[in-house]
Amino acid sequence: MVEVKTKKLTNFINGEWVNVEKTTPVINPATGETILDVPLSDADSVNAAVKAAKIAQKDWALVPAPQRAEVLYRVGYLLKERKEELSQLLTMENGKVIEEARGEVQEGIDMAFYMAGEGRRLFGQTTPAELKDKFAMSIRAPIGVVGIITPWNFPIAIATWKSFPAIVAGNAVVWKPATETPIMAYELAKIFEEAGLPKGVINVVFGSGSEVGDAMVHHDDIRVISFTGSNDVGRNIAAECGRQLKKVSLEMGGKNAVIVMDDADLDLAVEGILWSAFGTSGQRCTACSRVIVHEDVKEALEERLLVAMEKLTIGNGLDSANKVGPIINKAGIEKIKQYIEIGKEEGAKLLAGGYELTEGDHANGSYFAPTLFTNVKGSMRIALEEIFGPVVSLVPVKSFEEAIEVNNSVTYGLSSSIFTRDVNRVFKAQRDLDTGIVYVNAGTTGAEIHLPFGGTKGTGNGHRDSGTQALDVYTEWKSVYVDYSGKLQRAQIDVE
Ligand code: UN1
Repeated sequence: MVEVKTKKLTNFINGEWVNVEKTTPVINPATGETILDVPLSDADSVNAAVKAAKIAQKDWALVPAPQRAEVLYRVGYLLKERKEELSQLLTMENGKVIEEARGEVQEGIDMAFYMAGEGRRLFGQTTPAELKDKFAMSIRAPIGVVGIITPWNFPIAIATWKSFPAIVAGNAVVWKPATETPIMAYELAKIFEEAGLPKGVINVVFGSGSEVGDAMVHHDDIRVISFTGSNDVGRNIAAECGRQLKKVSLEMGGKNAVIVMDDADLDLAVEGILWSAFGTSGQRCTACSRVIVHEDVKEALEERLLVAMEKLTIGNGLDSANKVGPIINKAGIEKIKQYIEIGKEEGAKLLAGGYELTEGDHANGSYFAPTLFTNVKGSMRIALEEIFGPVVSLVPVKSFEEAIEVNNSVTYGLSSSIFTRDVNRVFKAQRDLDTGIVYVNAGTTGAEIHLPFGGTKGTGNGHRDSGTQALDVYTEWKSVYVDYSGKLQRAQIDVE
């Protein structure tokens, strides 16, 4: 088992590891034990980081992109080399089971090689100019200093989705990781250092959203904020960035549904629901928290789900026998408990779970039993609001059309899925489901890094992480006209 080598983390500013006096403990959610302490920095640290980033970015932008990419290739190989060690540390700080932790680190490795490849692409366009002896093209230009604010639920993958495209495109980064899961940030910063990223190109400032995040959002020299987290915080960030005309990319969760039609392979649907609802203990933005089921197969699906849920082993994710890990902390447990009460009061029927696990191996950690509500109406709060826990609401419907309507009736729009064998329904569903990600005959989780990640409505603000689309967040389009006619040619006017 991997050992944690330090008792206290430090910020990483201008290539230096900087001590901060004020700290808060990082708790292993599986055991309740303190792993180490993380800094609670203030605005001064943010100012120092931005200052360093601003200077570093000027030189970094002049490094040819294929050479910038070389650093990312080295980062990719280092991540690969340390995959097991990082995965174990990730399980310790976040709780997700080791198999999923390995999957998350793999997502970072994939992103490194994918974005390193962009160093030899970063495609722009050439296009004919309307006048003789004139050349026209559009190219991507870096924006400058980028602020990234990342959540605890995917502490390394989401950081790579944001920092790698920013860096390959010639920006410098100031990064505020979640205080619950700072070890991944610390390790990734060490890897960047080892890979030879020039000092100041990435800076890590640990601390709270209200201090560090706020200072970043208000800093004039941070020209882009990329945030993944809650809807409330995202709205505030967007409002402030709006006032400053600062570019902002938001990813703020979901209320994702699996639709099970009457012609579905029910066993496959059960597997898909289980994996996407209870994997990561439901703490994914993409987690399935609603099952919209055709009334003809409702009972059969309930029965099979209950049998399958019985077999879920819940416990410390470092033991590979466990399939469901803990909830991030006691505040998370309290929020889930509140929703269980809300569901009961609303008249939903609790079929399984609904309680915190506090006995035996679960006594010191934060565990919640996988929970299934049925007879849920699309209008109930448990079917509309993000719970971020292992709680699924079954909403029965009478038709395909009603299923689509219920799916689309929430304020979020991240991910959706349909289980059906009818090809016509498949194509109608992928057209009509108004989410950024649609799955057919698979659960709602499992996005791959080379496709755009994000959603509609309350999930985001039109930007995407991942894919080449992420580059749009971290670059400005610059249109360049070169007139080689030797005379003044006026567009729109001197056209014969
Ligand atoms: C998140 O929950 O914020 O598609 C990210 C998935 C993962 C990423 C989830 N690849 O579930």
